[in-house]
Amino acid sequence: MKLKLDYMEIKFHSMKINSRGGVSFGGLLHLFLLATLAMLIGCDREKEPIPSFITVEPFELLPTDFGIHGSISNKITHADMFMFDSLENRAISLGVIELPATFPVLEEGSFSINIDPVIKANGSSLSLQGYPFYTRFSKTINLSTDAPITVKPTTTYSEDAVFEVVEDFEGTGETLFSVDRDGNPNTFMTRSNSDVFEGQTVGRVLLDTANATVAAQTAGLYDLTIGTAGKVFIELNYKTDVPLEFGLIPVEDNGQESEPILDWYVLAKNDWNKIYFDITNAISSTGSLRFAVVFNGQIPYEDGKYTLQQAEILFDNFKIVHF
Ligand SMILES: [Ca+2]
Ligand SMILES: [Ca+2]
Repeated sequence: MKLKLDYMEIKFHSMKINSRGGVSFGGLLHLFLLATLAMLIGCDREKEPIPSFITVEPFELLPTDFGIHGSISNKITHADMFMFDSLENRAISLGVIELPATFPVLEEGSFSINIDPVIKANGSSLSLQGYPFYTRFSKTINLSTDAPITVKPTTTYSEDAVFEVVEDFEGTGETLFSVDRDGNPNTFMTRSNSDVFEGQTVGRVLLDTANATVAAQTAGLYDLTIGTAGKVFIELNYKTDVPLEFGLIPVEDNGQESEPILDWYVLAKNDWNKIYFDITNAISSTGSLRFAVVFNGQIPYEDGKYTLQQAEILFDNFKIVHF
């Protein structure tokens, strides 16, 4: 027998076993070498362990009660994941990963995998946040080095989520943003049945070079306070030819309005997109308890002229969600 390792070559001769069943000195030496070799091979295996592979598909948001939460459109881009080994009472963090993802794990056996939905708050990749109103997905998985597994996580809106407003821009009458703030009655939000996102209609503002600016405010005022587990978000599906600015207007009990807090933006977008605005800090930083929501948009003006002859702003599924 001849085994070749990277750094040494060992020749094994046939082992001599004496008539009493014992092993000769030469045989003992060979056993020692075999044991050493086995240890070396064992060490080598430890240096290059074989991983198990997990694939996590994109999240699916399942409805619980459309009458409460409205649309289930979502933009869950990432997942915050950990595995739990209940036998050894050990948690293994897998980190925040963009979905779908396939990754190796140096574990085998039974684990529970826990996956929290993560969104880009305010549309920013720098603000990845576990969305507090979506539930955690948990599942028991059996990790094996020779059978990769695929997990299809699902989530729902949390039972504790409070929907302060859910506007799907269906029906008739004035739209949610019916208060004019720009002084031009030619720019306002109507319902439109062309280029609809969901349902029959969406909210639409049309701008042109003679009416290039819109600023509109919700007629409704919203009671928003930060509880101990406080988080407040705006959700919106939108499609817009021009950049938009969104804000909150604190309103006192006597109806007096403070200056808008204009902290949230979206860029022009050719396709329908979904945004989650985190308005928690803005609400906690004011002493106000009631707010209106406002948005501003205008056709950009560069080198002495408007960049577009016409521009369209479309909204669907405006929500304010909090605990
Ligand atoms: Ca709609
Ligand atoms: Ca107007």
